[in-house]
Amino acid sequence: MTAEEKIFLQEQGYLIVRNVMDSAWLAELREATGRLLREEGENAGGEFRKEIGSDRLANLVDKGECFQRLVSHPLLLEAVEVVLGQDWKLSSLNYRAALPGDQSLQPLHCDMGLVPDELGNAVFNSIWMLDDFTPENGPTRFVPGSHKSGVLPDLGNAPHPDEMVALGKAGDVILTNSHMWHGGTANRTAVPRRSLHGFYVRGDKPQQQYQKKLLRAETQAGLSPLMRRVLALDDERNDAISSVGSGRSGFLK
Ligand SMILES: O=C(O)CCC(=O)C(=O)O
Repeated sequence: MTAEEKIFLQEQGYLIVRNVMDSAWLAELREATGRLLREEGENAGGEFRKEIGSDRLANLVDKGECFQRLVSHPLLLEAVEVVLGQDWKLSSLNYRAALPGDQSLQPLHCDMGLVPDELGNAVFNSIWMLDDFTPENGPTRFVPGSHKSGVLPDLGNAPHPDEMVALGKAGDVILTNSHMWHGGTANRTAVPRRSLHGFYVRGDKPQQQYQKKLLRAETQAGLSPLMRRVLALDDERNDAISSVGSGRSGFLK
């Protein structure tokens, strides 16, 4: 990241980076998420939560190397440190597709329902576009700078006068200080708008999905030292915090 990009992320609360995924990686991620949706059927997303109007998958680090590559991507980890500092860990990697036909918006929210505290920022999210994000297909809406307001949004589904939508091409990534007010919008096209959410939290917060418990032994055995660090697998403080119950995310509390 350039110094200007880091400042933009710090001040505005978001940064859209173009062409992070090449066509081969995109194809792998689309194939893997499509296959998992078919295989998991009604259970899809069950390690976290289901959401009316969306397809969801959860616990994706356990479900393919193409997902592990995502959560340890150097650009992503650099951006995580810009927002959270050195004390961070993956909270979850989920898939979310805004489905056609459901016209409801997600309320504007801060992830985990948190504002920054005396230790600073606690939540960082990244939205990986598996499809183009267009004005019609349910792009993410957000209010630039709202991570500095110190309050949670209270608008229900109503629009905020300063809100914007994140538009881009498949392969682009939205990096966010997810104290910034944001939410999904309705998909008014005929096809799903697919994305992956790589969500990170400060070290003193629980993981939304306790990775040590959810990842199969064979997955854990094959992980690099970097991946073990990303997932906080050797972090006793995380065991104490995350083993007692999962962390919350977004408006799905
Ligand atoms: O998929 C999106 O556009 C945003 C979703 C989101 O903010 C959430 O699920 O908490």
